[in-house]
Amino acid sequence: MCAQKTALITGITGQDGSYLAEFLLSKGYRVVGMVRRSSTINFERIKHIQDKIDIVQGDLIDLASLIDIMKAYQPDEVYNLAAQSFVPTSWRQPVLTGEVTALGVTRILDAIRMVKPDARFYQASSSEMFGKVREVPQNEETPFYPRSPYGVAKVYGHWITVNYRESYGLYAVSGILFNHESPRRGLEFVTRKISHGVARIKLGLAKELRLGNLEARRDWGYAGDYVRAMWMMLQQDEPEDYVIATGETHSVREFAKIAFEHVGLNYEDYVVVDPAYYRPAEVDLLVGDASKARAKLGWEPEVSFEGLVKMMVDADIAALEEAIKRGVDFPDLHEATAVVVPTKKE
Ligand code: NDP
Ligand code: GDR
Repeated sequence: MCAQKTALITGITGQDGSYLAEFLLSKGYRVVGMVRRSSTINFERIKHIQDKIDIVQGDLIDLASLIDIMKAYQPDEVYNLAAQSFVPTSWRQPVLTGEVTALGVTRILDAIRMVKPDARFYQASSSEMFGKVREVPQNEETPFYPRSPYGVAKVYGHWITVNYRESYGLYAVSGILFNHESPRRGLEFVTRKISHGVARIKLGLAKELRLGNLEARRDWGYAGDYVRAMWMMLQQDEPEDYVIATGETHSVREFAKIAFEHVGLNYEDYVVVDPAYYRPAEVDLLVGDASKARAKLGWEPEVSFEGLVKMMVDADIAALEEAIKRGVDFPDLHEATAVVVPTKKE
């Protein structure tokens, strides 16, 4: 019988962390989840598996905390999913975004290098690194041109991962993942903002949905499919970087149209374009070419675009109905998503 493997996940309280933890538990791993200290406990996405995982306190800003965790748990695999991950916030807090999303990667790589250099490392890189698109579709060879402080920070995280692999021989890989969504997506991201907004309108709790750039196009997949790819990348003989994407691109407008149609409504009657949600610099078109992952990892996405939209709307309607039954309400959508970013003129 093989010895049980230990995986450390940073960002376990986030969307991907919760799906990855479920996946690794199903594979028989001991899962250690790093959480940062906050004044209010924030385990909503992992409460159903909390008794099966080890929760440990640490922060990507604090190297000593990472070294202590590496010493205490000696993980075989480390998945670095923690980040300041919301693009608009990265204009409001560019230095914090750099500290966490960029330098945080060096800190965790250093902790691995110093304490457990044979641990395998996964870095959550992003299609936002491609930014201003010069090639369609984008693959592992496409040059980067980030369009936000977040994208810039992720480019640093990507290259420091490659550099530590080449400098110290670490098994370190960078997964360049395109947008992936789910009912556990944060409310501020556009897909969940739409699915939650549709549910509120359908149940009579709201009259409109305010959005920004409806023409922005993304390659949207399902988070459950994408965490599988993270694990697959760490099971290969050689550490390599991979693009993970569906290869389809859709606009925000299309997402909204399908979501409203799913509940028998016309999006044009409810969506209001609000320039407050425009970005100082936009990523207009992302579509990924995951042929390397398909060929080498045997990875395939299982959930279609339409399936994803409907899954998210159905989940939000069910959650809101349950909340209404219990007499509680979700936070007001506009409060949850009102991150106003400076415009070029400001
Ligand atoms: P979320 O925003 O849902 O989760 C981010 C996680 O990082 C949370 O658990 C958060 O903790 C944690 N975190 C933030 N700052 C720190 C810190 N200083 N120290 C420790 N933990 C911290 O992101 P997703 O799950 O959507 O994404 C996971 C990763 O993948 C991120 O790195 C993201 O940038 C990247 N990515 C995501 C894509 C997507 O489409 N979802 C696509 C490509 C890349 P808390 O709960 O306390 O806030
Ligand atoms: P993104 O996701 O920036 O791609 O980053 P987000 O859902 O925030 O935006 C996608 C596109 O939708 C447009 N948009 C709006 N966006 C938001 N949030 N709110 C709106 O009201 C709105 N209206 C239109 C945006 O302009 C944008 O073009 C996500 C994050 O998960 C990153 O961490 C990750 O790296 C990338 O995906 C891949």
